[in-house]
Amino acid sequence: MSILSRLRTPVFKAEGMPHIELDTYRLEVTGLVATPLSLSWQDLMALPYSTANARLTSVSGWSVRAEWGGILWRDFLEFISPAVATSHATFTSVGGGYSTTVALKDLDTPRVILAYEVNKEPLEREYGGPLRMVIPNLWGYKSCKWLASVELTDRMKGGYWEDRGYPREAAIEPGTTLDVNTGERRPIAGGEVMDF
Ligand SMILES: Nc1nc2c(c(=O)[nH]1)N[C@H]1C(S)=C(S)[C@@H](COP(=O)(O)O)O[C@H]1N2
Ligand SMILES: [Mo]
Repeated sequence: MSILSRLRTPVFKAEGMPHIELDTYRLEVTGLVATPLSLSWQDLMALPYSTANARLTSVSGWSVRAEWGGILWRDFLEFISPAVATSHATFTSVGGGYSTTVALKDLDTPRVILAYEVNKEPLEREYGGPLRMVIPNLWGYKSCKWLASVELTDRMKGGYWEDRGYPREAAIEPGTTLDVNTGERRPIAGGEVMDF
C-alpha cells in the first residue's frame, strides 16, 4: 500500500479507471515534435530517473505531499526535442476520456514530473499508475493520470474540467486547504505550496 492510500488521499477518476497492461502500454508523443514517438515501458525506464518532493493540490480543497519518482518534465522535453513554435502540451489519459493542456512555461519548473513511483513504491492504479503527471505549481486537475499521450501544440485548449468551467491556466489561488499528510486545515498563499 503506497503512502497515498495509507493517507486515504482522495481518488479522482472523472472518466472511470482504465485497465492498463505494462507489456502493451505506450506513451504517444505527437504534435510539434521532430519525430512522433510511441514509447514502450522499457523506453520510459531507459530515461533518466529522478525524484521530486512536492505537493499535489486540488482546487477541491486538499493537498498531499509525497516523493514522486519518475522522469522530470525538463529531462523529458529535452529527449523529445519540440519544435520552436511549441508553447503548450496537451495531456490525455488512456481511452481519451480526460485531457488537459498546460503552457510550457508553467511546466518549466524543477518539480514537474512524469511519475511512476511514490515514496519509492510503484504508483498504484487508483493514483494514476502506471504513469501520471504531477504539476505541483498548478491545481491538481492539470496533473493527468493514466497518461497515454503528450501532444505538443502552439495553443491553449479546453479539457475535461476546463470545459466544465474551471480555469485553463489553473494557477493555485490563495485560500485554505486540508493537508492530507497531517489532517490539518491550513492557509495557502497561492502558487506551489512549499511551506508545509
Ligand atoms: N485521468 C484523470 N486525471 C486526473 C483526474 C481524473 O479524473 N482523471 N482528476 C484530476 C484532479 S481534479 C486531481 S485533484 C488529481 C487527483 O489525483 P488523485 O486522484 O491521484 O488523488 O488528479 C487529476 N488528474
Ligand atoms: Mo482536483
